[in-house]
Amino acid sequence: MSDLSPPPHRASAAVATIRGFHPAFGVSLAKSGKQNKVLPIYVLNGPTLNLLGTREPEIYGTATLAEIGRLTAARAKGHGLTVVFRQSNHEGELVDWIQEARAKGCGVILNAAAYTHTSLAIHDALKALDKPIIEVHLSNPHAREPFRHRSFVSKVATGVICGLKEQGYLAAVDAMAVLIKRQP
Ligand code: CA2
Repeated sequence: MSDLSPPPHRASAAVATIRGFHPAFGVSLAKSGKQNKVLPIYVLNGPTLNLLGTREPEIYGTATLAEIGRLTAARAKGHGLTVVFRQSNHEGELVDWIQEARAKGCGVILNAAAYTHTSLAIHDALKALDKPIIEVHLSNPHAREPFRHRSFVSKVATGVICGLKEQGYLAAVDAMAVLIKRQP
């Protein structure tokens, strides 16, 4: 497993503690006067994405996954949120993390990479999540080979962002901030 969160985000136990007004949660928390805990966004990355920045920049961009992790954490911080940013080459580990997000996350941003097109296990784990799910791809799979046109993630995702390279992760964080604000 690779956990690419910068140390300060891990040290904070991946939970932001917020007093008073919070941009992601509107004025109701400001009125409560209570201490409110905002769970982190789980940003999960699938196989081979650990090699980003080394090959095929015309398809996937030039940013490394560690750089995307830092940009994503900074964007979340602007919304008063934190991220748990991880990558795995193993389907079961991704399933475990999606299950972990049921209790410990406010939502999931997922680039399942090749598992997008094959994994019923990830599909079923996401279906059991009951939190916002944003599917992200650096490239636009619909403009590529036919085997990339089917996504088991899209069937259970709240939304899909593709083709914007690393900017897609930042757009996903912005969208997640809006989605979690809408939750009861
Ligand atoms: O565009 C995306 O983000 C993908 O999820 C990337 C997957 C691909 O199987 C999906 O169809 C679309 C592949 C990730 C492979 O990453 C590489 C990183 C560096 C060099 C080569 C591949």
